[in-house]
Amino acid sequence: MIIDILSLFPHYFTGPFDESIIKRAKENGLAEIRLTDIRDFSENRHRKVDDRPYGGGPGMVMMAEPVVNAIRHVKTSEAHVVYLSPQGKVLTAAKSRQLSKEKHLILLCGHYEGIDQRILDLEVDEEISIGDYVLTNGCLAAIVLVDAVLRFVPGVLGHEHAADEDSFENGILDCPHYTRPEVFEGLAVPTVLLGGNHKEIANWRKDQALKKTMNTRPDLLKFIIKD
Ligand code: 4FV
Repeated sequence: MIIDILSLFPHYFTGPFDESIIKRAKENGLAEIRLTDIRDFSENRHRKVDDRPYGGGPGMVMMAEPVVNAIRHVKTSEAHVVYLSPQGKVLTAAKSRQLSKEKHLILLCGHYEGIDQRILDLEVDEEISIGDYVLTNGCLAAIVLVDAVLRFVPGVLGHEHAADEDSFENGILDCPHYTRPEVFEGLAVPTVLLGGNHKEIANWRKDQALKKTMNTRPDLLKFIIKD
């Protein structure tokens, strides 16, 4: 998978993609992440990329020209252009799995108050939010999306089906996990997990996951109950 990330702070990405699983995915040729500075596509001599909003109001807006130029510079026939913004549909595991099937993802990071609407009209296929809160910088959202998507690319995670056992994969939260020691500060591991009866263990885990979901994310259950 090729991922082009367009932003005003390409150095923002130094670090998150140079460690652990994402680093290995790049080394194994499962992912190629390319960083583009939108300012390099500004056609005015001051490399200006933002301007005041028509109609007044606070802050600045990203100009259409440098952004559209940058998108068209990296665009291929297989490209799927995603704009990260609070106005987008909130990212889910299902959407991450869907995006993991794309050959070429172009991620546009928002900055300032937002971008000129004509960029969306002309070049953006999809608008995605990582959550209902406002970040200082859209680069963070791109990092989250890249991480969530690459986990579904075959070969990126240690064992093949790890992502299939994730939270949300069956629409509910994950069950509690335990490892050695068997007793920690007086708290013992549930005996069912020590009994080796895989059926009993699976039932316990399902039951615990449902309880956790009911307590923490009852909103997830409405999808389950409906199906
Ligand atoms: C955001 C989000 C987000 C908005 C103002 C960057 C910021 C600044 N992006 N999901 N939530 N972006 O808050 O994706 O432009």
